[in-house]
Amino acid sequence: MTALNELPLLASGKVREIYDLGDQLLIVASDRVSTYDVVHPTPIPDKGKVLTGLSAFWFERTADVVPGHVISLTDGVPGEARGRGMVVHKLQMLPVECVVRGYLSGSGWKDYQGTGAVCGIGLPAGLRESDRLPEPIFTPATKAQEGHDENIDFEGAAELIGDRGLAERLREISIAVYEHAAAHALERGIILADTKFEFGLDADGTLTLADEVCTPDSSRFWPADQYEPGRSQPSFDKQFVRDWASSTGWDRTPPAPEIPEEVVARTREKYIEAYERITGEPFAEWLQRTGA
Ligand code: PZK
Repeated sequence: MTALNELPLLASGKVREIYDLGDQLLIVASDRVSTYDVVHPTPIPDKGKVLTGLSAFWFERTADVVPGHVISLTDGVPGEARGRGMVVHKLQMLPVECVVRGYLSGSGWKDYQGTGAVCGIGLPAGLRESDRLPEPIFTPATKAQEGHDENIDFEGAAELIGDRGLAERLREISIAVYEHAAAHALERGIILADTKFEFGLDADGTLTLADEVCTPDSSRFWPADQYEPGRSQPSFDKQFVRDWASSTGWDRTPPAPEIPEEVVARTREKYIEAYERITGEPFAEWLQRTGA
């Protein structure tokens, strides 16, 4: 099996790498963690495996709604990437981030406070930060190369995609996948406040769910037992790192500080807890299944 460092690197994100396999790609999730958009020099062991396992779980669970890009979690994944790698179909990616929000947080809360709307969708007056929305809303965003994605309205998304009917399908599928995942997570004590999907077209033109699905890196996971609208919510996975980082007086500009080992250990446990709550399976099962 080829070593990772011999494969052509197609793209590198804050947390993941994509390698070119010809008409397929290899996506590898690392153990890197960011707070306030800055990656720390200290990894969280097993984070990449947890995120890949969660993503694989949701791809399987939503295959009846939309085909996913996953080909293999084992064959074609180099030994050093086992458990955190996925071989996927190379798609023609659509140029829009498909965000679904069930709760009012982040840029959604900010936009609502300014205009009473998010991405052109008017919302009831009097909502508080982190309130549950009357129904999930599709709030597309541009894909920024650097810096932050910009929220756009549905018409803007349709224009970027160049096909209003396809944009309508993206909205319908995105909301359906979010509703499935959020209901499942809530039964297991995790509020999936919002999430971001990416889609592409395969060689036959079939609309396909890509990237990662409903992981803590692409979504806001909140502990349901601590939910209290009217304030920002603690993060299920990153709160120990955030609390510790804040306590250091770090000004949130690079470089991010090294994370102490007890904060690493507690954070690792939270990621594994999220995996086990949502999948209902021991994390060791994922390691075994993927040969990690
Ligand atoms: C693709 N990204 C974003 C994700 C990064 C960058 N199936 C696909 N086909 C073609 N392109 C992509 C995908 C997927 N997924 C996704 N860039 C290209 C991205 C993760 C890490 F560095």
